[in-house]
Amino acid sequence: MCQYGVKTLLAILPSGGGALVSFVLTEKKIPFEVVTIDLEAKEHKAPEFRALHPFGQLPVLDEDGFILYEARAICRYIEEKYADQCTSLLPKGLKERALVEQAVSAELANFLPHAMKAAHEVTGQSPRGLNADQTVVDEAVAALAATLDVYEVLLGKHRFIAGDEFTLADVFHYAYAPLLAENGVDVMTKNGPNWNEVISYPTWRKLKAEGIKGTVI
Ligand SMILES: N[C@@H](CCC(=O)N[C@@H](CS)C(=O)NCC(=O)O)C(=O)O
Repeated sequence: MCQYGVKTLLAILPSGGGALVSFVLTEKKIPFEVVTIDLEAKEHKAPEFRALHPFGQLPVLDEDGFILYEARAICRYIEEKYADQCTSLLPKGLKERALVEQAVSAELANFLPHAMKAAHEVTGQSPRGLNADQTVVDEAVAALAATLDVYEVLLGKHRFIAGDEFTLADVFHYAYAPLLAENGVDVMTKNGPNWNEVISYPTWRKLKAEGIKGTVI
């Protein structure tokens, strides 16, 4: 049986770091409020917003006045605070946790930069706007494919990215992979059955179907 905490989640987007934070809050069954920020109006660069996030970026967590930014730090904080609530996304054992940190670093170095580059290009967020440069997309996708080849080997040895349990290391792949798939760059269904399991986790499917509403599921 899960207990529910109450959170206010400020300033998220349905992709990028905001997707990670809403994923973890939803998985832990923690209600949250979404506050939208108008990026086109540069609300995130306004002094009031920079008082919360000095770099003027999203997401930001506001938990009764405790302000935290950087999506991965927010996810870890939520997981550590509600460690035993619903799914544990970080193992307790020292070595098991070290293996999760290894996978988290590997994602940050070998998956995220390429996924982000391709996602920005295909969604018009690169300096070229909607005139995507196919060479940039192709290079990013080729780099992602090389990473996925390594994942295929790893996932042949265990069910999820860092072992047999689903952890934050798996969650962190949701920043851009779903957005890429929606824009015709399919890194969701390639590779073997375990990668498909990593990237089509039920919580994500529910978030996708229902939108990020912040309600308890
Ligand atoms: N390392 C940061 C990245 C934050 C980030 O790049 N956020 C994007 C949205 S996903 C943003 O705020 N873009 C607007 C900008 O940088 O001006 C995190 O993980 O929270």
